[in-house]
Amino acid sequence: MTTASSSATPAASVAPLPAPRDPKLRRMANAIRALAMDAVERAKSGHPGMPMGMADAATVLFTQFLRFDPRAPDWPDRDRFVLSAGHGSMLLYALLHLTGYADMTLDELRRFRQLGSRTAGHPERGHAGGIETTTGPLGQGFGNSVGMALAERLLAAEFGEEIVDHYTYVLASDGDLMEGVSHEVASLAGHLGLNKLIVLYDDNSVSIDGPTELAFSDDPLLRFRGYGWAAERIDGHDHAAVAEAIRRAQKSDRPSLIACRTTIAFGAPTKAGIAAAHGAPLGAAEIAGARERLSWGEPPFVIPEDIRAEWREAGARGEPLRRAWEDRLKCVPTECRAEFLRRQRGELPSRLGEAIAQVCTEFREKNAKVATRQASGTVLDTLTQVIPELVGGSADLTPSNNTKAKDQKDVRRGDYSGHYIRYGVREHGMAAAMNGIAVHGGLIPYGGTFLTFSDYARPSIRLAAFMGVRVIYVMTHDSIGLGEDGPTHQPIEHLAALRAMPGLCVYRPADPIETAECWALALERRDGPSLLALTRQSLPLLRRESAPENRSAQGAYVLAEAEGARQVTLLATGSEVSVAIAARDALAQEGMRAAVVSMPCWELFEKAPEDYRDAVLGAAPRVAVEAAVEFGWDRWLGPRGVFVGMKGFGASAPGEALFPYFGITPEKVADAARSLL
Ligand SMILES: Cc1ncc(C[n+]2csc(CCOP(=O)(O)OP(=O)(O)O)c2C)c(N)n1
Repeated sequence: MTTASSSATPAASVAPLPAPRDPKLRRMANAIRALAMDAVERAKSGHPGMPMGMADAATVLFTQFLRFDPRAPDWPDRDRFVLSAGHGSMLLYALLHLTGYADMTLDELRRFRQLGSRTAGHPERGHAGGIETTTGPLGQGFGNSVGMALAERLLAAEFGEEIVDHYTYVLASDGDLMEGVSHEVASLAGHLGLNKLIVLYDDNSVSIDGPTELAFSDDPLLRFRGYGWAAERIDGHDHAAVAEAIRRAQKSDRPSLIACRTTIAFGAPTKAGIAAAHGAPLGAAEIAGARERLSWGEPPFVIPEDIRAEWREAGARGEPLRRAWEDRLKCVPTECRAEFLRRQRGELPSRLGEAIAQVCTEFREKNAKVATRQASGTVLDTLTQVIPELVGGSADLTPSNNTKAKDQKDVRRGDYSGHYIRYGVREHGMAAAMNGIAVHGGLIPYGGTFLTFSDYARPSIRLAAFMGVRVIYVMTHDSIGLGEDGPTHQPIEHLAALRAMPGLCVYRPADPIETAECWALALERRDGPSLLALTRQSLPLLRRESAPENRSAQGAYVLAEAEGARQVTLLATGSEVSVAIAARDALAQEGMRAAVVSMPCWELFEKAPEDYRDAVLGAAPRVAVEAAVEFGWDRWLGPRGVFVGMKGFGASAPGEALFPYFGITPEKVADAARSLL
């Protein structure tokens, strides 16, 4: 026995733990418990309860089922493990450490939650091998897992089960199951029959406020069965029961929920089973008592050699599996193998530039006067032919979003050869699943809804931005220009809110050519999400000249220079660029010299060289026009600038009536320009 248990403890008054059926597995699980207690104690913050409660089930999963190789964390056909209950991050960090991931040293565990460590408060993708996705906002990991399981099926249909054949395991908590997004994706997973998705639900009946019965009286088993899942409840501390349930789940023809009845902070003498153990250090006395009850004699952060060896052995199980997979990959025909590997690297096919140029030529030849959503649909018809990794979808607005390309086939339960997902009316679930598809690798997801409903998807968009993953949102009906559906559907503050999000590129193209350019930029951007804000209404073709370069690439450019020295610069995005052009023409009639700057992407413009930005914006006073709120425009307007746009919510009327009603017209822009001179 050690120092740790020498202080007075309340353990004596607490009943001893029942003897485990498998003492070795219990000791392996206790290693997780000890590391979680100790790291949280040292950091003076964190969540010991969940890791201690789920340590047994996680031990079974990692030692008997999960196919992974710590020496090749990115092996494409590894099983995925998602810790959706990200607050229990120490469970994952302990598992990665014990199974031998090089990134996850004991030192990192000691630096839990400290600046610059790999062991952030909640798991962050990219911090260490084995962290598949960033979790913490409850429900998101669950949402990602459905995307991952779907990606696995899509790639298996395309490349064959010889090289794509893995499970997606999730650890979810009561909070995950309460969050709306998990309802959405669970329903989708059931509908699509994603039978290789296996969720271990930490059914501990405790959340932060206290017992879950304070707020939660669902029967999750019934609920999930209703979604088309297999669902059962087991004792999450009984290793054999966990193993049998996972085995059944692996054979199921539907996704599986295994509710593991557990005791939060299992082993703690007074805090086990209660909310006090959820999110605070247990304290020295409680930890000493837990060590005694768990018969864990080691000092903090010390793992006995025999247990460490058992864990390392579990970590080594995957290497031969990975090597066998590599051998199978070698047998795949050369072209198919090269394509698989290109996709895994996230490289685009070389034909993208050519395809975009071709679409632009067609737009010019036809003098296409179409809505940018329609232009986007035309672009997609071409892109899906040259970029087979594109996986599209819409939250039940396919005909409005123009997201389904001509050659795209629906993804269906049992037939995963299509590349178009009917997400249903589940914007949040769609965005969460798209993140999962992106982090899985091998596919590029895009998905559509109305811009105003970006709010419904925002938590997942934020995580895409935070993780820096390539997902593309096709958000149409981007202003009052959508008209008759009225103010509930007219986005007003959304552009500002989305532009405020670090790492998200918001594109608002002004015509079909810019739409094609913005699609190219979104696809070429490998390290972050892009959002295309597109019109419902038709717009004139503004870019009639053919130019080899992508003019949207710097984020903003002078679309029409003033004839002579500039007296005013008109800044605009999307549908209001043509308003600015008309204002310029009106001003020109009066001998006033105005330039028009189209600004399809603020984020790219911010990154453009300063002298380029200065040249584009010019020294003359500025007027900005956008059918949205002013918030954020001050950075481009300068001290004397005037904004023409929305001040409140829209109204229900035809779009053509709304622009004059709200004063977003060439005349008003020209008036604003005159007021500056
Ligand atoms: C979207 C979201 N809302 C709130 C929180 C804060 N939070 C963290 S854990 C938790 C609930 C804890 O209950 P449970 O999920 O059962 O976890 P356990 O107590 O069993 O560890 C909450 C509300 C969060 N992380 N994410």
